[in-house]
Amino acid sequence: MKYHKRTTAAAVIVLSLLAAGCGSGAKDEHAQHASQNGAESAANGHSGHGAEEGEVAPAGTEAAAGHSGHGGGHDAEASALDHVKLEWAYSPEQPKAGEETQIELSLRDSADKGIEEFELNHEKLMHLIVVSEDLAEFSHIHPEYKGAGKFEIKTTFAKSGEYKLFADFIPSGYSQMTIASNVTVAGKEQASVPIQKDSQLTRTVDGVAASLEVSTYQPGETADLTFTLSDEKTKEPIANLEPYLGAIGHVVIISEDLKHYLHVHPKNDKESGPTAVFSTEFPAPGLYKIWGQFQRSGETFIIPFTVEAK
Ligand SMILES: [Cu+2]
Repeated sequence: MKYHKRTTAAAVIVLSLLAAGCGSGAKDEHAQHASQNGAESAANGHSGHGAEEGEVAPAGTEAAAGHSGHGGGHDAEASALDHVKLEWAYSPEQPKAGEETQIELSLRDSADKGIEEFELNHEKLMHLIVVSEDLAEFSHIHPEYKGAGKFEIKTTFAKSGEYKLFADFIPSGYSQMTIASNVTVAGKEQASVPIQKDSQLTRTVDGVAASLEVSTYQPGETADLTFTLSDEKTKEPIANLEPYLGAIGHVVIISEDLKHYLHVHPKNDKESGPTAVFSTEFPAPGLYKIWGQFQRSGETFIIPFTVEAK
């Protein structure tokens, strides 16, 4: 089995690849883009906040900036990223829609040695969030640790087109990091579904009627996201939410341009519903898709909403 590996220094974001490959209909270009999966990275100092991309570095690249509101200073985060590299290998090299793809993630330090030790974060050593470019597809999976810095997982991309993957992990001695990869999935061309702001923040998913309240849409302000859940049939409030990965719920938020990734945990882990409150901050104006993930009677369910920060 042939793996195409590409190492990108963790502190360098190859945004130009994303820009060059996305949205163009040319097949060749797409194929080429797939073999150059750009790696992106960002560190954050607090588990309740996510990656941001900020500083502009030399031509075509951007350095990742950690969240400034929490945890270590920016310098400490930047230097942590200098020491952590992530290689992504996809097999097949260009994944096909509807067919299984093996993903291998290899974490190495600046001396090119496999990073051995990771901290458990919400019961897992690594969380991997996979989204299609239009944010219509979302999955939250957990690669298995194989030792010597290597993680592996098999997954199936539902449709063709551009995808972005965010790996979320804590190498021992560092704060939480997010490093992303772009990949082009081959297959019958499918129209992308433009992301649209929800006019009403209510939705029914898997028999659960959910509503979302957002305390502020002002970028840079602390925004509380309150999910309220009730049973679709009985209309009774749902008060028997079960801990899922050590928390009453998990919220992932990604900006429309795929630059901002936030993984938010609840303010109070002791709750079991019918409300769950998550505290975050929209880093910049724009549309954001929010996925709330909860568990009830042993089954997890995901509730998506799209909001606009302004
Ligand atoms: Cu996870």
